[in-house]
Amino acid sequence: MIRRIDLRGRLAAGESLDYRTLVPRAPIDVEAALDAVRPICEDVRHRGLAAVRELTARFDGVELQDVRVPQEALDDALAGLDPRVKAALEESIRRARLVHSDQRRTDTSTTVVPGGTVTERWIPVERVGLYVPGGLAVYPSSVVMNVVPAQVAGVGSLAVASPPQKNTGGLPHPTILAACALLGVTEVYAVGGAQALAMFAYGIAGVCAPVDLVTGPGNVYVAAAKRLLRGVVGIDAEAGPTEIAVLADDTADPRHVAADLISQAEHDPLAASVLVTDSEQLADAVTAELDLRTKATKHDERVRTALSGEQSGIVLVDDLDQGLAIVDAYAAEHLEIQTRDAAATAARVKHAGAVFVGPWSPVSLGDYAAGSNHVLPTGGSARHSSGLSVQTFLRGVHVVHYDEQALRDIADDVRALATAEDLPAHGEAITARFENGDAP
Ligand code: HSO
Ligand code: ZN
Repeated sequence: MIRRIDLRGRLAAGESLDYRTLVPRAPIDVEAALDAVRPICEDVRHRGLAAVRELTARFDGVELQDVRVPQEALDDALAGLDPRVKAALEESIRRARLVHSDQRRTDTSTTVVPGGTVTERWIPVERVGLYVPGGLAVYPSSVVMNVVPAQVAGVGSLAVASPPQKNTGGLPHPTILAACALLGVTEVYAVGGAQALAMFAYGIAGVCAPVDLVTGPGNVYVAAAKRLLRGVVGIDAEAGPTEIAVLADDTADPRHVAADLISQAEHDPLAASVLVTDSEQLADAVTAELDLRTKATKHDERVRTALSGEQSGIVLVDDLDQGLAIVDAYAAEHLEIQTRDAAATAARVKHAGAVFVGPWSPVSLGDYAAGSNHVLPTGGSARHSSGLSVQTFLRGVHVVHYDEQALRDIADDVRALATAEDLPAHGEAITARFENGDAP
């Protein structure tokens, strides 16, 4: 069911191969969703709460009394949380805090010249809105992955929005509420989709103050709302379908490789699972395992669709160097290295959202409890972007402080550049300081 792309011998035969287009991503048309989302955002912008109520009735089938989830509902959700899940979430939070605390930046101060310093101050974003999808995908782990770095960065005000569920009396999913309670998040809204993002961006007087930055996963409509609202608020990234690439040689266990490819295919029929290997024997064994395991897994339909899509495949290469070039060109959200000398091979990777090294570091460990962040760049954007981190919630602000002599010493250079750019008033701003016969 999974297609195979055999590249062996083709370079030697003189063929030129375009690694970037070898395995295409599933087509996602965010542009097409813009038309549906634009009136929703405008409606919330102009009519506020009334629009949110009407849209929630239309899309979620819920007549909202309060959009804000009361504190008792958060407490109740935590009290009702399965103790096993609670303990696991607590450990996930603990590990994530360990890793993210080490990401905290310290301010740097550079003495450029005597009397002239530039300090870079890292200042947290003041207010953040986190969107948590509902429906098929209920991910309390994503609440952890978004909230922990924001809190470690020192974000003062954090609000969560998640769609109301029909069967929970118009509240978001109880596990989402419990995760919020566990993390100490008290401002939670039972609002979903584009209307939630518009509410965060524009605010609703007396209900929800506008935020400065929106983060969080979502479907194509959420991605479209992010695209529309970027500029009104800061946006983390438009998350595409999950993807996993595995670079493996003949030392890899085909059962592990197949299980990991299926684990991410489980997310979405459009998810991408790609194996790159120089071992035909491994490719055959993984193909057989995929077949067996897909039949036995709960979301077999979704997995089968994802694995048989053109976004998934097994690529056979001449050697691991070629394999490395291919996974680099692909720039996967998750890249597993299951080779003889996995750490050394992993050290050579240039483009991936996150790298998972050796047989004991599967992606699903990172999804829940490695301490790493699971909000990662998809669709090849790992070539230029990083996953969510403390840095996402900080702004570096340069603080420039020169004294008179330090400015006097550089005055000629500033004026020369101002003249070169035909912006003489820039130069005059320097000169004005040294007038009255006080020329530098
Ligand atoms: N693999 C997903 C994250 C996730 N997995 C949440 C399970 N729950 C995207 O990186
Ligand atoms: Zn996952």
